[in-house]
Amino acid sequence: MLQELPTLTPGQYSLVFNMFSFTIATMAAAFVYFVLAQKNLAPKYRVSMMVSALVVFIAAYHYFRITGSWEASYVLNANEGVYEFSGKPFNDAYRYVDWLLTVPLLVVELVLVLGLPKSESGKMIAKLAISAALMIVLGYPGEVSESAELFGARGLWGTLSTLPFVYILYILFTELGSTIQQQSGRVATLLSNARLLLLATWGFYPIAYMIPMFSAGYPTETPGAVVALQVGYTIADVTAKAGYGVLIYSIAKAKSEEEGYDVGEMVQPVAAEA
Ligand SMILES: *C/C=C(C)/C=C/C=C(C)/C=C/C1=C(C)CCCC1(C)C
Repeated sequence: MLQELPTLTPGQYSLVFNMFSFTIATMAAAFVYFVLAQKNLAPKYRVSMMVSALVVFIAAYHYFRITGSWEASYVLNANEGVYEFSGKPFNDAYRYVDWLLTVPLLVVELVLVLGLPKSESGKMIAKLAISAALMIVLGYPGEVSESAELFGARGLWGTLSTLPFVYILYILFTELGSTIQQQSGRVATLLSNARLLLLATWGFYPIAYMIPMFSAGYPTETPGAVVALQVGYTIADVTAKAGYGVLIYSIAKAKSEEEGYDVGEMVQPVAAEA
């Protein structure tokens, strides 16, 4: 979205800037963690961690671009002590490009960690990844539309985007549900936690998306709504990508252990022999 922005107080400007900056650091740290941690897993589950690493890498890059665009969109008016729109539109399309790549990968992570036979996992990945991409593509015209009203373009595209979203949840709680029940107790619990985290974090995006619908004059007259939307999407991204990746890792680790792999610490202490 190439967006004009409202005048912000230094506190509002910095809150968004610092959230972006925190997210770059978190995604980069998660990348290093996922790359190192996959060595602890049975080979079968490593690819799932590599996908997690890819997701946070892509996100770190896009947050770097988003932060740059945010900085360029504002100039400090020192006389009045406020941040004013510089005339250079804020490019929020980075977000949607990021989601288009990462959201299908997030469902791939979950399906891969189940360790299903190839024919089954292939079908499930295709269904979920295509719906996930469709959900993002349909949401975009609403996000960039001039009319932020509930019964305008934002509402219409938002509703269309919700259809594949509901379909994804349906698959997760029906087909995937029966697969989860076939797993051992510990793994089944971890898997249903991952599914709940996915539901909770993904469910946050359509809620954040609706903020402008209830903010007359969005975006130029609604500093609060602009800040809330950016902060909301950012918190959701950190949990849905880095936090979720950690859960996927714990599932992969539990499954590796069950399959007889000795999942040790990354660095074994040197035994102090007498
Ligand atoms: C890492 C990024 C993630 C997990 C992004 C997820 C995004 C969604 C679940 C977005 C969903 C939307 C709707 C269901 C309707 C309104 C438009 C969207 C795209 C915000």
